[in-house]
Amino acid sequence: MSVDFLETSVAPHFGIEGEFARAEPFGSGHINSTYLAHYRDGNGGARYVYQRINDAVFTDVPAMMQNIARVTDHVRRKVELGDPDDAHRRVLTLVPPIVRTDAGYDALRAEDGSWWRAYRFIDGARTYDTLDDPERAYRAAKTFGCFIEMLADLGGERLHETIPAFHDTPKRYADLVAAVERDPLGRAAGVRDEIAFCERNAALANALEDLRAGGASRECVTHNDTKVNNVMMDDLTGEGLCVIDLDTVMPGLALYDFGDMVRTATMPVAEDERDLSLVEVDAAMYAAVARGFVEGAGALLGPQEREHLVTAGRVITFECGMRFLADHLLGDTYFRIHRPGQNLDRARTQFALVDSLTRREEELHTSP
Ligand code: ADP
Ligand code: GN1
Ligand code: MG
Repeated sequence: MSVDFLETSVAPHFGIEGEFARAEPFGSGHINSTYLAHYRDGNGGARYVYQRINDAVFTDVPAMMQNIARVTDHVRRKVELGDPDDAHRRVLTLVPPIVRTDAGYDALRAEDGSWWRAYRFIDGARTYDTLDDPERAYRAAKTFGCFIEMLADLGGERLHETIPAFHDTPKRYADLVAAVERDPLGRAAGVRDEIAFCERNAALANALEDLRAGGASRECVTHNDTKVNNVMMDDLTGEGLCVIDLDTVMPGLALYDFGDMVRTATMPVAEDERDLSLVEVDAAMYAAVARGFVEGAGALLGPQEREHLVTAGRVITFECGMRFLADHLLGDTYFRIHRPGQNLDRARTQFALVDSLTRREEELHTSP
């Protein structure tokens, strides 16, 4: 359905050279809908990535697109200095619609009101949903660290907050409490253990905001969604190539990005795995993520922040688990699910990882 709409009502507005051949759903994101489109161009074909933007989540699409344009322009200037021939694979390139509706709008508002954008396809690279190789984890983490380091001198006005209070973990806790109280579908009775886990760990929710309030952690431009499948790795060399999924690039703490890398790169199984006995953090993977991110981010991570790296992993994993649990209680309206109970399973893996990180905190802290 959406693929047909893409072909008839979206793609023609982007004026991409060649003839649209077909498109298929692509990637495993929970929010937007991503499609890979193939074009015939008389020269072996060309591919583009189209995305329907979830405007229930990103309520100000033009502001988000302005952020992305500023961020990609800035990063492009830097990667062009280092590797001019490969720069188009090291930063996302938006393909604007033929008619731009206003300054900074690189997205299309289709006839049914839906928002769409297009990117050049980055070839010879892929994303991984889970990692088990420390070298790859090091490279992925370093790529995210370098990304925020490159944005440290962005300049100009503060970026728009595309989702306000996105990593405000105390607010995420309060939102969960409210969801439990509302319990519109009567699901709370089935998740008493998970709710009790959150109550026991409530104090953890404040850890990063306390660091910020105490001046130990300061604001910079961060990605805020540093799951491992948001960095493309080169097929030939295995190096981290390009940070993608830039919808949440906005002011934040470097520790948010480190924490979300820990959440996904040290998780040995799929986010919705049901066998929780498999959820145990691997110290070598953790050390690789820490080394990579710290090397990449450089001075952006202050000395006091470096003392709280494991804490960041625990907080952001806890936060994500609370978000999945709240969404389960509220009827799965935020994170896309492919089967009933999937958000609950996702919440459970997050809480199991928090447990593992907490049990092994001392060992991990000394490991990099
Ligand atoms: P989502 O919000 O759905 O996570 P992403 O922007 O992360 O959207 O894209 C989903 C997947 O599509 C990525 O994990 C990646 O594999 C692939 N992808 C996205 N953009 C590109 C691109 N420009 N070139 C090649 N693959 C891409
Ligand atoms: C969502 O869009 P995607 O799948 O990359 C979510 C992240 C969560 C993640 C959990 C805008 O990311 O915050 O950490 O799912 N993105 C948004 O897998 O809420
Ligand atoms: Mg993604």
